Amino acid sequence: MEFGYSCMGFDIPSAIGLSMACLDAGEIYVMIGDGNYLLANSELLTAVQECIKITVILIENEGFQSIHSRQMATTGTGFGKECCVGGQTFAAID
Ligand SMILES: Cc1ncc(C[n+]2csc(CCOP(=O)(O)OP(=O)(O)O)c2C)c(N)n1
Repeated sequence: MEFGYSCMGFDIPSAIGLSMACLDAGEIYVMIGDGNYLLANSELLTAVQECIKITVILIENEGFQSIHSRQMATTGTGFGKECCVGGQTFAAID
């Protein structure tokens, strides 16, 4: 699915919408980053409640890395973009 004009949190709800609007859509896959996933993972409950099957392919790279790399390129330092506590990155998020 396309990325909804770059709006994070769009992907899982839109997959649910696709399934409801297009009954012959077949298998539906959502491929998202871990940061994007954190914005709308609660919609997985909606999918379960509505008996909608979607497959989420999660790209785990420990944070908002596309933003982090831009910060590093422009300022040479990063802030608030990596999932870590005390310098330690998280283990698997789910
Ligand atoms: C609602 C919303 N907030 C903020 C942004 C800005 N933004 C673009 S990419 C990005 C980081 C995405 O992180 P992730 O999904 O983990 O992918 P990665 O950059 O690590 O590949 C952010 C915060 C956005 N596109 N949409």
